[in-house]
Amino acid sequence: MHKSYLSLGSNIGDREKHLNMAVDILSKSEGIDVVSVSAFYETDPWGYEDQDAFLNIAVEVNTTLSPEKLLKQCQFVELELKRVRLVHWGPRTIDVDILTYGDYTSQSAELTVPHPRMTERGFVLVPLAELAPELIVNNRTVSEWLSEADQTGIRKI
Ligand code: GSY
Repeated sequence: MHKSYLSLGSNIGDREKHLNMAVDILSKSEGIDVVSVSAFYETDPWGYEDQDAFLNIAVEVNTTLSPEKLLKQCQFVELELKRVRLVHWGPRTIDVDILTYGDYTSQSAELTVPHPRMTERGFVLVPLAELAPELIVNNRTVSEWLSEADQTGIRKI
């Protein structure tokens, strides 16, 4: 069994519904147990800024799936929710990213774990710190990364 943390975000339509549906699909997936879900945060868009605000959450799962199979299941959730992504870093129904997978690390083209930009993104760190403040990522705790991250434009709902 492996512990993994996921980051989910939505900024189209009924964002809360999309996030709840995504968590529901994950919890019904073979080999995935949803252990905890953070509060919902409305967050200003990062990267491509000319788009609507996101709702973001972090999810803790225990899984018997390999990292590659877990990635496939995350992509399945995105497909199920018919993700529309017209602009790189642009609007999406749902985005499901693997942040960490136990102590596993990967730099492959398909999967980079820990997620390469997670330690600089407030919209990832704020919900994650709620679930796992002491989790070590790249030799520092999530709390430590969060203390240096820009937390403006992040509102708990
Ligand atoms: O990588 C996740 C998609 N995404 C987000 C997001 O989930 N939240 C915020 N606030 N900005 C984002 N930019 C991108 S791309």
